[in-house]
Amino acid sequence: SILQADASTLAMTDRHPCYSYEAHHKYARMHLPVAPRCNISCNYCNRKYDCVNESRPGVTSEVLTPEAARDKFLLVRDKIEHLSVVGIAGPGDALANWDNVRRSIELIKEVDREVIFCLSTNGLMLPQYALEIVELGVKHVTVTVNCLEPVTGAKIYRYVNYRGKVYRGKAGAEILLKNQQKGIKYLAKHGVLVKVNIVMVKGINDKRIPEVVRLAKNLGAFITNIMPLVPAPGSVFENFAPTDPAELDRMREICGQDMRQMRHCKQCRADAIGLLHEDRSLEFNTAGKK
Ligand code: CLF
Ligand code: SF4
Repeated sequence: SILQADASTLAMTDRHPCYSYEAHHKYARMHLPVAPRCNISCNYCNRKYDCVNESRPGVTSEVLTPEAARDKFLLVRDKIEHLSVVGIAGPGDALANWDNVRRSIELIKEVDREVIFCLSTNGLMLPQYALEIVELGVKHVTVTVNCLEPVTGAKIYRYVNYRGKVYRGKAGAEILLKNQQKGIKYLAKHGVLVKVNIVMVKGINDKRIPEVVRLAKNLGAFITNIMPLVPAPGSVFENFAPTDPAELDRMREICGQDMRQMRHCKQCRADAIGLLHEDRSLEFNTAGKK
């Protein structure tokens, strides 16, 4: 296998509710909404809400400073049993807010040595930050890869804002797709367990999802998560049909012959807390407290 993760990293998946089906019955994760900005524009996204690459559309999470994120972590750790993972999944892109994200992780590492860190990103900035991710000791990174060809990418991404310049159409998609692939390869090679999320959009990328899965495998990814499109109001794809659950199942079945599949994703909020199937974020929101 091309999987480079060491035994202790692989053992962590036993406590990671997204990387292990069995773990999700027992272990809880919390998301820290410390990443408000995004550097690309996906056609299935409405940026008034959380990042759709890892969330249900139409949900808004309040943004925290790194210090507030650490304090919230301490509060939640006291109240939630078997909290094993701290994830950063928006509301924008983790790597478009890297200073906040890195600081949050550093502050939590000072008060907890056991917790598993997890990041979710569109992958645009991976070539720049993958080394720091590895050095920080982050072993779980999710990259959303919807396609391999810039011509398909141009139908999914409205623009890509890369190092201060905006690229549209195929030019933007080409940069994004290249950086995703380069980043996944680097992370996998350096012992990180990469999960690849794929949003299934009928008539856009669905036919070629098996190729995306195969490439993810060849780049050294650990698992793929084929997600349904939930059309977000106000997004370019708002009038698209939601992905048919039977077609999604069939796709996971086909791709499961090549690659480990996640089938229990709940498309959670950027401030989700608890077991995957019982979100307790509102208990810990300042808005929820009143
Ligand atoms: Fe969060 Fe994502 Fe890490 Fe899990 S969620 S950053 S890998 S700790 Fe999990 Fe939620 Fe699905 Fe994500 S169920 S949306 S796959
Ligand atoms: Fe929206 Fe996430 Fe895409 Fe950014 S990466 S545009 S937040 S879905």
